[in-house]
Amino acid sequence: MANETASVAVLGLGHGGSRVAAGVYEAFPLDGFRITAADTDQRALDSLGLPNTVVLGAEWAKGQGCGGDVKRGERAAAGCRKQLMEGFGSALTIVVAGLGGGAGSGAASVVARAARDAGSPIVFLVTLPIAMEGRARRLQADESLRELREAADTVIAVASDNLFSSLAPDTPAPMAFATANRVLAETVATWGRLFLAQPLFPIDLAAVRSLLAGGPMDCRIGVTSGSKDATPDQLVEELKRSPFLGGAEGMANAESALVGVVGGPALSMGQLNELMGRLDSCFSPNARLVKGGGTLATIETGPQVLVLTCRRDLGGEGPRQLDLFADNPLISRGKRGNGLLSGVVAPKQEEFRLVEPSLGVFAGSDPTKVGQENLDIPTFQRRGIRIDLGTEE
Ligand SMILES: Nc1nc2c(ncn2[C@@H]2O[C@H](COP(=O)(O)OP(=O)(O)OP(=O)(O)O)[C@@H](O)[C@H]2O)c(=O)[nH]1
Ligand SMILES: [Mg+2]
Repeated sequence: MANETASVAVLGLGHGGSRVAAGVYEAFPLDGFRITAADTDQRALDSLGLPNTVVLGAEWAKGQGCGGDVKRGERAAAGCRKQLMEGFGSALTIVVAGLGGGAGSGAASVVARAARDAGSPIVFLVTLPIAMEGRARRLQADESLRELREAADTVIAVASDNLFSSLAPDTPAPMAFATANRVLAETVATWGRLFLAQPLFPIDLAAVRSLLAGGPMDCRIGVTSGSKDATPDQLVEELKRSPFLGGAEGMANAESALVGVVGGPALSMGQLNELMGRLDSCFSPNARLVKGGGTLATIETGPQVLVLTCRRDLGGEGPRQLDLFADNPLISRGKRGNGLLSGVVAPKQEEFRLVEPSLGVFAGSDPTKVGQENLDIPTFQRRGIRIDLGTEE
C-alpha cells in the first residue's frame, strides 16, 4: 500500500464508466484521486462536469458514440494512448467501464495492454449488461471480458443483474442506473482509499490477484457509506443491503473474499478487531479471506467496509461437456455405429496456440548460440516447422 502523499488514478471509459468516474469526483473530492473520463461521445462527456476528459478518436469519430462497435472504440482509444496513460504513475489506476458497448469495451483493452507494457498497477472494475439488454450485447460483453482478462490479471467483473434484481420492479430506470453508479463510485473510492491509507494491516494487488486466479470468477461487491457512529453490527447490516452483494447469502456462498476496512485517524485497533470479527462470521469457515485495514486523515465519516466476494463461475450450467471424438472417423459414436466408445462424451484438452518465436524464461539472458541459431528458442519455432494439427487439408 502507498502512503497519503500518493495518488490513485480513476479512469472511467465509455458512457457507463465515465458516469461512475463523475460520481467519484462529486462524492469524494478531497481524496487525492486523479479522475479522468474518456469516451468517443463528446456530448456525454461534456454533461459530466469533470475537469479532465478525453474525447477519443475526435478526428474521425466526430464526437459520436461507437454504436456498440468495439473495434471503433479500440481504434479511437489507440490514438489517445498517451492521454489515457497519464495516471499510470499513481500508486494504483482503477479503470471502470460497462462492457457491452463500443467505446468503453474497446478502450478498456487498449488501456489494459498499455498498462501491461508499462508495468503499471491497475485494477479493472467492469459491469456486464443486464439480461434484458439482450443476448447479443451479453455475448459481446463476454468477448470483451475474455480479451480484457488476457491483457490484465486484475479484472473484477460484476453482473448488473445482481443489482437490478435487488431493486423493486417499480424503481424508475434512471434511478436504477443512478443507484448502480453510486455503489460503483463508492466501491472505487473505498478501494482507492484502502491503497492510500496508512496500513494497520496492509493489502496489496498480489493478494487481490490471488483471489481472482484459477479461472473466471463470479464476483460481487458490497460497500458501506461510512455512516458516523454506526456500530459494527449496523455496519454489517448496511453491508448486507449493498445491492451488488446478494445479501447475507452472497457472503456465505463466497469461496474467497477481500475484506477491507478504512477509517479516519480515530479508528482504533479495538474497533477494527470487533468489526473484522463480525465480518468473519458472515463467511463460511472454509472461505479464504484476504484482509486489509487502514486509516486516512481525510476521512471524517465512520469506517467504510469494502467486500469483494469470489466464486468460481461455472456459467450456471456446470462444466461444459465437449465431444472429443466428434470429428474422428476412427471412433464411431451414436448413430454412426456401435463402436466401443459409442456415445462417449469426454472433456477436451485446450489447444495451445502457436505463438511468435519466444524466449520465454530465457528472455533477457545471454543467448546460447550455435552458428546463427539461438538454442533458447524452441526448435520447431526456430526452424519454422508447421505442426500438423489435423485441421488443414
Ligand atoms: N453503471 C452504469 N452502467 C451503464 C450505464 N449506461 C450503460 N451502462 C452499461 O454499460 C454497457 C455499455 O454501455 P455504454 O457505457 O453506454 O456504452 P459505451 O461504452 O459508451 O459504448 P458506445 O455507446 O457503443 O460507444 C451497457 O450495456 C450497460 O449495461 C450507466 O449509466 N451506468
Ligand atoms: Mg456511448
